[in-house]
Amino acid sequence: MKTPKIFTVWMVSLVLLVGMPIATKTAHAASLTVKPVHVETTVEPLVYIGTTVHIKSTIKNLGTPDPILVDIEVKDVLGRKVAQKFYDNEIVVVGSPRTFAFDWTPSIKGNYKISVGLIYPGWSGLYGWTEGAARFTAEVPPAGSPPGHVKIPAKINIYSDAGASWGTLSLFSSNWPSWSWNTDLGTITSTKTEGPSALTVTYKTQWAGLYLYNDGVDTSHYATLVFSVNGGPTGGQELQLLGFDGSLIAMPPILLSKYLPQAKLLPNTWQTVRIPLADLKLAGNVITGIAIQDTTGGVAPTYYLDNIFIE
Ligand SMILES: [Ca+2]
Repeated sequence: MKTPKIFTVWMVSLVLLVGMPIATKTAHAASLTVKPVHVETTVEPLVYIGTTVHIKSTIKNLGTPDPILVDIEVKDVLGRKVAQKFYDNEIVVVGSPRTFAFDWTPSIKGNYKISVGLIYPGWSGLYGWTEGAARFTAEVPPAGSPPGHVKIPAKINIYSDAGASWGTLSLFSSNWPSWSWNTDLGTITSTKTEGPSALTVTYKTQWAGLYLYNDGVDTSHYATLVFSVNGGPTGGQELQLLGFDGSLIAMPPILLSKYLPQAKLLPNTWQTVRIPLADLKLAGNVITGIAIQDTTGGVAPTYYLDNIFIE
C-alpha cells in the first residue's frame, strides 16, 4: 500500500469537520408558552454559482407572543455549515405567520440543504429544529452565459507569496491552510521562482505528507495544476501527488516523475510541473486539497515548492 496514512488522516479530518446542530443548549428564562412552528422554507431549487439564492422561512406561533430566535443555516453535502443568518428577539403573533429571509450566494457547485432552528432568545434553548427544510443545487453556468453573470478568476493561487512582504510568516493564502502531517514547512529566500521566498518541505517520517486544504474550489473552468519544484540540496526524491474531491475523498495518486523532463527531481534546480486535472481525476470536479508524499517508504530529503496554482 502506498498511501495508508493519507486515508487515516482523511477520516479524522472528516469526523472533525462534520458539524453538530445547535441542539444542546440549556434553557433559562424563556417562555414555554410561546409555541413557534416551522411552516415551510422555500428557495430556488437550481441556481448557478455566483447567483444569489433567496431563502424564505415561514414561522407561525401557536402560543404567547414572546420573543424567539430564528436560525437559518445552509449546509453542504457533507453537512458542514457554510452559511448562517439568524434573527433574535423576534415576535410572531398567533394567526400572523412571519417570513424570515436569507439571501446567500454559493461560490461552489454542489447540493445544499437548509436547516431552520427555532431557538430561545440569546441561544438559550431549543424549541424545534427542522433539518433539511429545503434543498437546492448550485451548478456551473453553461458556456456563453452573459459576462458578469459569474466572475471566474483566471487562476486560483494555492501557494504564492508574490504579494507578500519579505519575512512574512503567512505561508499560504487563508483559503489553502496546511493540513500536512509529520512534515515541517518553512521558507527559503535564497532560491525561488516568484515572490520573496519558496516553500521548504521536510518529511519527518515515512509516509508523511504535505497537504494543502481548501473548503472546495469548483475546477470546471480550469484544466491544469501548475507548480515549481526543486530537489533542494540533495535531489532525487520520488514523490507522488494526489487530490481530494468535493467529498474530501482522496483520488488515486500519480507519480510526479511522469511530469518531470528527466523523471526525477534535480538538486538545486527548479522545474515547472504542469499536471492536467484530468490526471488527478479532478477535471470538472470540486477540489478540496492536494497532497504530496514520498513513494519510497523512506524519508525524502528536503525539497522546495513555489508558485502553486490552478489555471
Ligand atoms: Ca514564492
